[in-house]
Amino acid sequence: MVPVMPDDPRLKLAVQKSGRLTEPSLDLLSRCGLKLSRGKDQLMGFGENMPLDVLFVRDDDIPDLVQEDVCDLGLVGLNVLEEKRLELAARGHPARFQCVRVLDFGRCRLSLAVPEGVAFGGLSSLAGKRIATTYPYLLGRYLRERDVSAEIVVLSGAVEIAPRLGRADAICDLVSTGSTLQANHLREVETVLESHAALIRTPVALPPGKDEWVQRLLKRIEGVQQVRESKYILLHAPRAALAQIRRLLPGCEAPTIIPLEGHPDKVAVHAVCRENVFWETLEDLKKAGASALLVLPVEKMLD
Ligand code: PRT
Ligand code: ZN
Repeated sequence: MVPVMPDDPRLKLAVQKSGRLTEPSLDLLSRCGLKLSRGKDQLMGFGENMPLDVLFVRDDDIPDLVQEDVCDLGLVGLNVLEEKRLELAARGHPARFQCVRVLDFGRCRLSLAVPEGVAFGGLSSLAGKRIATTYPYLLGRYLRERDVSAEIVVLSGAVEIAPRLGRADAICDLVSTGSTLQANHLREVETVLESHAALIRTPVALPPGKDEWVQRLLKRIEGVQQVRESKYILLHAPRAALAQIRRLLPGCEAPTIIPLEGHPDKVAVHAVCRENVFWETLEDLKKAGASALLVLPVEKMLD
C-alpha cells in the first residue's frame, strides 16, 4: 500500500494500472490539463502542474482505496463500484465513496446470457439453474428483486466458458460488442446493469485547498465532455432563410448573427453546436440557402 501522509495537501486519484480504462482515464486527465510524470516503479504519477497525484492500481481496488481514505478520488466502472457497494452493505458497512461524475467512456453492460439453442422464456426460466458470474452481489440483487431463485456460481474470470465446462447453465458477464459471447456460442438475454466509467470521491470533507481543486477538476471534466461532440459552425445565410437555418443547427441555443458588409439581404451565422455536425446536416443547410459553410472542432469550453 502506498503510504499517504495524513495532512498531505495533494489530491490522490486512483486510476486503473493496465486495462480498458487506463488510456481513456489518462486521456481525460491530460485534456483537463494535468501533466503527469511517472515514478520509476510506474505505480504513481506525479502531477507537475496540479497538486494531484495518480495511483495506478487494479480497477477492483479503486473503491476500496477511496473507502479507506488512501485516495480522495477514483476513476472506475459503475459495475465495479455498485458491486462493491452491495458487498459492503451485505457486511453491514456503508459505502464511503460517492459517484460525482458520469464519464463518457468504459461503456458496457452486465448481461445474462444462455447457450445458443437453449430456449429462454424470460427470467423465470432460470429458476433453479446455475449462473456463473464475477458479480455475485449485482446478480443476486437482480434475481431477488424479480423473485427468481437460482444458484450463483462465483468465478474470478473466464466466465464465458463455464457453460461449456458444465459448471453453469447461464452466465452473467460484461458485454460491449457481443463478440466474446458470439465466439462462445452464448446468447445475451437480459441486461442486469448499464455501465460506464465514473469519477468517485470520498464523502469526507476535504481541506479547502484540496476541495477547490476537486471542484476545478469537475468543471474541467464537464468542459472536456461537452467539447467532444461540440462543433463551431460558421456560414452565410439569406436573412429570409434564417429561421429555417436556425432550426437545422444541431444542439445550438443562441447563434451569433452578424451583418455582411455590402449584402443587406445576407448575414453570417456563428454557432456552437453541442452535437456532432454530420454531412447530412450540412447538405440540408445548403439546401436551405446557406453558403460558405465551415465546421471547426472546439478545443475547450467553460460555461
Ligand atoms: O487488472 P484489472 O483488474 O485492473 O482489469 P480487469 O481485467 O478487471 O478489467 P478490464 O480492463 O477488462 O475492464 C475494466 C473496466 O472496463 C470494467 O470494469 C468495465 O467497467 C469496463 N469495460 C467496458 C469492460 C468491457 N467494456 C468489456 N467488454 N470490461 C470488460 N469487458 C470484457 C468482458 O468481461 C468480456 O470478457 O470484454 C469481454 C466482452 O467484450 P465484447 O466486446 O466481446 O462484448
Ligand atoms: Zn479487475
